[in-house]
Amino acid sequence: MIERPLRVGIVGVGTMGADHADRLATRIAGAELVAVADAEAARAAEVAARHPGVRHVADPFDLIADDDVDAVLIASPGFAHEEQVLACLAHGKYTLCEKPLTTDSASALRLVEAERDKAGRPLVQVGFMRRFDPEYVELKRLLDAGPLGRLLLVHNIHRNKTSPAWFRDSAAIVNDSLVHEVDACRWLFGAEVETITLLTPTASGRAPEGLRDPQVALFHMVGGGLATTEVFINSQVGYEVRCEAVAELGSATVGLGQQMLVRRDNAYGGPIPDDYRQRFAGAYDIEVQAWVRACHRGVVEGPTTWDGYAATAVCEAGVASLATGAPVRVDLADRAEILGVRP
Ligand code: ISE
Repeated sequence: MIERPLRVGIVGVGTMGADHADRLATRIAGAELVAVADAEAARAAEVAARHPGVRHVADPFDLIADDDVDAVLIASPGFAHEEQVLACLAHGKYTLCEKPLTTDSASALRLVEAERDKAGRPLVQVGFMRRFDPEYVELKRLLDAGPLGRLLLVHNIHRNKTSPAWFRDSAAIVNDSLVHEVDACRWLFGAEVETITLLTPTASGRAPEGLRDPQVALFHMVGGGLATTEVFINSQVGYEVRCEAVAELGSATVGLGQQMLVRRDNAYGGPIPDDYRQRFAGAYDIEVQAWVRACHRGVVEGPTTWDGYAATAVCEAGVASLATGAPVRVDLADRAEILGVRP
C-alpha cells in the first residue's frame, strides 16, 4: 500500500509518452509525474520543461532504478520493451507498458515468466486502452450480462489517416495496429485466438511503397467464434474505430458516432478525430487513473503480461499468414503450466 501520491516516471516520450506525461501531470489523482527519459535526450528535456518539477533523465534504466520512482509507464517503441520491463521487474516497480508488450512471442513469454519468478506477483499492466473506453466497457458488460445470448461474431474496423514514418513494412500494421483488435476480441469472447488468416486487396496508392495496406484479418476463436478486422492505416480520412458484436439475440456496435463520415474532406457527418489521442482520450485517462489506483492497492487489474504475450503470439502468426494468405495456427504456451491457474 502506498499512502502518498504515486511517483511515476515515463520511459519514452514520443507521441504517446508525451500525451501520458500531460495526463499524469495535470489530471490523474493520486499520482505525481517525477521524471521522464527518452532515447532522444532533447525530447525528454522538452517534455520535462513543460511540467515544472519534472526531471529528465538521460538513461531509461537510471529512471527505472531510481528509488524516487515508484512506478514506470513505458511508452518507448515495442522493440525496447523487453529489457525495460525486465529492469522494472528486477526493481520491483509497478509498470504500465504500452502495447505491444514485445514484438515477438518468445520475448513476451520470457516476460510472463520473469514476472512470475522475479516479482512473484503481477506488477505489469499492458496498455490496451480499448478495455477502458466507456463504449467498449458497455459492450463487454452487455455481452457478459446475457440479454444478447451467446457471442457469435465480431466485426472490427480500424483506420488511421496516415501511417507513421517508422511503419516501413506490412508487419508493423499487424504488430502495432491490429494488435488492438486481437486483444479486444480475446477480451470480448473471453477466449484465445486459435487461427489467424491475413488477406490484402490491391494496396492503396496512398500507402507508402511496400506497405500492404489495407489488410483484412480473420480470427477463429477457441470455442467457435469468428472475428473479422479491417485495418487501413493510410485511409486519408482520420481515426475510425468501430466494433460490432453479433450475438444470438441481437447485435451492438461501438463507434457509431463516427459512422456517417466517409469522405476525405470531412464533408458530412461531423468531425472525425485525426488520431487515437483524441478518439481514446477518455479511455487513456480512465486507464491511467485505474492503474494508479491499483498501484496504491498493490495490485494489477488491467490486461496482464499473459494478455500481452497472447496478443503478440497472434500477431506473429498473422505476419506468417501475410506471406501466404493461408490460416496460421496460434501456438500458445500452456497457461496453467506456466502460471499455475486454470486455462
Ligand atoms: C498506434 O501505435 C496505436 O496504438 C494506435 O491506436 C493505432 O491506431 C495505430 O495504428 C498505431 O500506430
